[in-house]
Amino acid sequence: MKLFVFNGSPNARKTLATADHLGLEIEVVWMDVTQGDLSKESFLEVNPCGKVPVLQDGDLTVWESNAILVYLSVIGGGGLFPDEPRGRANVLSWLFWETSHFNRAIGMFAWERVLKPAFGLGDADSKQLAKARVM
Ligand SMILES: N[C@@H](CCC(=O)N[C@@H](CS)C(=O)NCC(=O)O)C(=O)O
Repeated sequence: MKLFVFNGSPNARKTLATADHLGLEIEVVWMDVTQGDLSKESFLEVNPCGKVPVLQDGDLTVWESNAILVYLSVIGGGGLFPDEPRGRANVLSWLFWETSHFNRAIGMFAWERVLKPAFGLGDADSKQLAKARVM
């Protein structure tokens, strides 16, 4: 299995952590965003969205980090993705919440509080922070 990631991607990190937790053998393909790797034709053939993470398992390609988490959990066993419907519904509720709300909010906080100051792009925008609080 191959997992395409780039250093600093929180979505990629989740998939790496899950593969590691499950002890799965994975070839990690480190993409270099500074070299435009994500918009290269060879990568767009893997994921036309041009985003990481992407998992390839034989002729199967899985993109969207939470779909990858579910796939790894199913093949890796260990009960991370339960067999029974109520357990699955619970896990899926958290995964959809993470994608729709938490991820967006944390992305906004990280941009305003960490990345903007780190790159000298000005002060945090309090309106954006207020929006992120209620996402
Ligand atoms: N919803 C997607 C988001 C994927 C995503 O936005 N990945 C970021 C890294 S965390 C990326 O590849 N960004 C590069 C770009 O948008 O050019 C997922 O959960 O996998």
